[in-house]
Amino acid sequence: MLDNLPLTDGRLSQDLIDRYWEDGYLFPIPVIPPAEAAAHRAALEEIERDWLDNGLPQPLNTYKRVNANVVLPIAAELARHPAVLDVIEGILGPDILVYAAEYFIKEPRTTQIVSMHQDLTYWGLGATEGLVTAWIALSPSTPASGCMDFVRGSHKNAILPHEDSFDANNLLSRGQEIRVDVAPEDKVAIEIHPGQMSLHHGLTIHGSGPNTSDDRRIALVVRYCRPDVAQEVGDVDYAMPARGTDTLGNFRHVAAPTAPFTPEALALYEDIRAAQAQVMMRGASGKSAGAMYETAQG
Ligand SMILES: O=C(O)CCC(=O)C(=O)O
Repeated sequence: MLDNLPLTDGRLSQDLIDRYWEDGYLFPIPVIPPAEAAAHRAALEEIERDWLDNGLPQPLNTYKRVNANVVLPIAAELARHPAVLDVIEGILGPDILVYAAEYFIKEPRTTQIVSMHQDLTYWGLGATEGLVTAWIALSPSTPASGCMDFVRGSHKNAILPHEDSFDANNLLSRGQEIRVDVAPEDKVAIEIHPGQMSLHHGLTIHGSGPNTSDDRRIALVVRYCRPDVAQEVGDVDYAMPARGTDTLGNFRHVAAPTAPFTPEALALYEDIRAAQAQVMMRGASGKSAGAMYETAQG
């Protein structure tokens, strides 16, 4: 287990910021106390118990996996946690939007994987430098539990060709995978523990293996962007203000929910779902955009 990276008053030093831009990722970054991560996990698991069969318009998994911050106060709160934003500010500057927050969960002893991909491939945001992902561990994420693997420096590539497998064993929406073989020795295992997070650039090649452990592998994965990032494919896109200002109007602003699954939040969720599914699934064949979007984004 690697030592925590040293933060300075909770912020990234210039050395660490330079390392992020050189490698395309950074970890392990201590952001919240392990007890706070445990409390978040307990709150999520309470929602899983209370809402599984509670008449929601979409399966509960859809809400956890795509834009959880729109319907779940706990996801919006952690995504806008001051300690997390203090770190993100080192990468994006003072004006920060939450583009999306998603729970990536692998159940104990399951075979689901995430194929090697670049996040920005299907989001319609272009090959922007203005988006960073924070992967906040809520349980141990280790090679045994299927932690992410990153390819160092791979964010210096353009968006590479991807192929869609639509494999049910893949946590990604299209089962998308880069058409380049990544040698095992080029993969850096991103082991992190509850309360720590990793950051990765939107073009960093990454994926993850199965969870062979006896615990759930749970993370809240938050995509942050600057207000100058813009949707280039769809007609409209949405983001939740987190820090600073946004005077550019590239995103419709989403308010943080006040309670789980309010009628207003569920209605907004459907609007966002429709807009983003149209972008995500362009060019996909075999399955309808809506059906795939229910499975996952990413
Ligand atoms: O959680 C995982 O294993 C993969 C997550 C991922 O692809 C991402 O955060 O972009």
